[in-house]
Amino acid sequence: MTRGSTHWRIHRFIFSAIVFLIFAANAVNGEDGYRLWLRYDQLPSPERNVYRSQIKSLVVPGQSPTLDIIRRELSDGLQGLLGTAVPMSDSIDSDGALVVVTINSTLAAGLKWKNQIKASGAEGFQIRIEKLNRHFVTVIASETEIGSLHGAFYFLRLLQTLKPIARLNVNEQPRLQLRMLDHWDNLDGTIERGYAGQSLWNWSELPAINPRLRDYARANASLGINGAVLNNVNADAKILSAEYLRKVAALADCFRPYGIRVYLSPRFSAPIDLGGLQTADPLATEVIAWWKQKADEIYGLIPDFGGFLVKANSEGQPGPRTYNRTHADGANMLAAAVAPHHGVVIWRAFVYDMKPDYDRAGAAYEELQPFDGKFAANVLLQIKNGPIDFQPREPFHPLFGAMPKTQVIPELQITQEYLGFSNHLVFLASMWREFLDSDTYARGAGSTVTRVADGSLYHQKITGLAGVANTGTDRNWTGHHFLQANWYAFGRLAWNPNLSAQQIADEWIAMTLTRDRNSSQAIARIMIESHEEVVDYMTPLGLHHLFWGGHHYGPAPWWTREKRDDWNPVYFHRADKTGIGFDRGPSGSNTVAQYHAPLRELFGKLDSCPEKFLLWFHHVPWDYRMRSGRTLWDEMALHYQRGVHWVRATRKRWESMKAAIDDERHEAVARRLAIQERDAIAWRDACLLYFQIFSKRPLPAGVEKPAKTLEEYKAKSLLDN
Ligand code: GCV
Repeated sequence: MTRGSTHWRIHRFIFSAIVFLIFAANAVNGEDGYRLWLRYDQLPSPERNVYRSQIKSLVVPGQSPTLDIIRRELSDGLQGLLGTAVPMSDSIDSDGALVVVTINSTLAAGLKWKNQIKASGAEGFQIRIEKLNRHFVTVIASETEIGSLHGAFYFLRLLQTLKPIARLNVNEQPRLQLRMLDHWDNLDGTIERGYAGQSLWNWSELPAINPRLRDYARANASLGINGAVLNNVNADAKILSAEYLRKVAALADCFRPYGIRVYLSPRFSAPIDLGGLQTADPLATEVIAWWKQKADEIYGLIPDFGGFLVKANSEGQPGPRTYNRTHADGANMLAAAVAPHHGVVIWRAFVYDMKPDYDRAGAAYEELQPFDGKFAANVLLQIKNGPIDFQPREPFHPLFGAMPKTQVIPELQITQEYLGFSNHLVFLASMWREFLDSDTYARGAGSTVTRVADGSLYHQKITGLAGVANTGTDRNWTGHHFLQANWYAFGRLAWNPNLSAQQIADEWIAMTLTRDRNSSQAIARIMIESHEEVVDYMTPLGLHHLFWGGHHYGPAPWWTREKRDDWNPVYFHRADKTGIGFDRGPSGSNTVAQYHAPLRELFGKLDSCPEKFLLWFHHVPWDYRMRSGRTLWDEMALHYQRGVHWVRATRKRWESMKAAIDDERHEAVARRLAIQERDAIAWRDACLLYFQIFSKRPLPAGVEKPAKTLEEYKAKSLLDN
């Protein structure tokens, strides 16, 4: 058959068609979001060719589960990205080798920068171009194999984001020590506030390991996340039973080679529930002995068990206060049980006992600040970013900067309990940036939350960042494709809390969605704008907790049905004919005094309070003149409208990017954006129609007529539509 013959052309056509079909099928299957940011599809040709000339072989000496993972990751990653297999070698015998070594390996013997490698710490790494065995090679070096694993993922990220690698001189180490996902997973497979399917831990199947668990660990390791609290803080005592601990041990074994430790949330009453004791009083000898024995049992099965995360005396959970003991008594008793095994106790500051005329925003500070300096050396106090509860926007929690002798760890919520579940596109890095950059003024200007958290302000020994996970069994892990970016952002910020939202968005887009330049820029803009705009259509100008009772999806500012006042929106917005907002200044609850000067004055005075927090700190007359010159009522209405406009414009922008994104993910995102628009309209209408009862003012020009009546919005929650 000659090249020009008809037969040859037919064969070539059939061959091309088969190749096309195989690729098309893969593309469709492969773009269901399962691969997260670890997609290793072929890079564009100019960069691919440059990288090919720079990476010619792979040298990862040694035998261990972690080294196997590094070898597999680099070899699969490079093959995918470069479109050609990179041969594995035992020795350096040519230029262009990518060499992964730990400090004590034979190959590292010739390295002159061992001290620097050591300085990168147990989880950090260095990457340099180096002459080894007479050849120029790229070396990823670290003190431990886990450091090397982090280095390997870092290196692959450089390629995925098309960064130059010719002159690498990288020194990376995590700024925070405990980088943890808190899973609010129940033992029946459901997830409290989870919107992406069921729990990833299938308790009836465990200790058998489902392969997806390795993919979960791998995704976390790629970001440097090193801890997972497996069960809900509203804990079931059964998690500490021998039967469940065996299953927990299997998960710990699975996660260990990825550098991830497991933690558990114990129920404080477990000595009664499981141990048959009469009391769980933390000062009772039999209780102390029970926890000690339980800790020994856990560490017998899981030698590197991380420790306990405890929700006590909060929202109905048992705790030391049940026995007239303090939070410090409870935390320190558990801390003593795990201390011989180097475990930690993470005690949650989410406590808010209702008292007459009290302000929930000030409750945790009042209850816990007096115990500063009273917690054991292996206790951390885990504090939510804001003083209420993961609202779309809150000022930072006043306990940050108020506990100089206590180790604190911020708690963020990745899952979107108050941010439209997995239906609304919100990039949380911007919100977390605002929080981390907040200046507490605890030691004068520059005392940011980041500096409290990273230990540089108070020389805290153990540091960390916790995030309530948004993962589940949905094929794409997080329900909405874009919300993978929040898992990614959490991990990146836990590693380096100084990264900008823009950098995180750019990385994630290039690794996950598209490298088309115009679309990438447009998507990054959408992501960066999203948080402010969701605040606009949900809770502008410092409003908070306007959510439908119970499930917290959609607006219900009229809500009074919850049994506690401080679970009802009317408690928070306080709208009446004189105005709207919660007076937390000197004429009100004065919890503004929990902040350091000059913040307490800045927030406490109406004319200096940042408008984004206005109604958080003040009850403001409807005709109050805002900085724009408009009245408060008009300004509020226009914020709601702006949020709706943004979602509409975002839908259009997304439509215009069809060619740059695969159909499967494009359509899935488009469907959720349609829901987001419906919800934004409902938020605008329901809130404005309800507040209008008090303001008695017309909607200003530019705000659309409501789509439905207030009665219609009250009749049905958005979840039931
Ligand atoms: C796990 C909020 C949520 C609860 C959650 C609680 C907490 O109140 O609505 O579901 O419980 O916070 O953080 O403990």
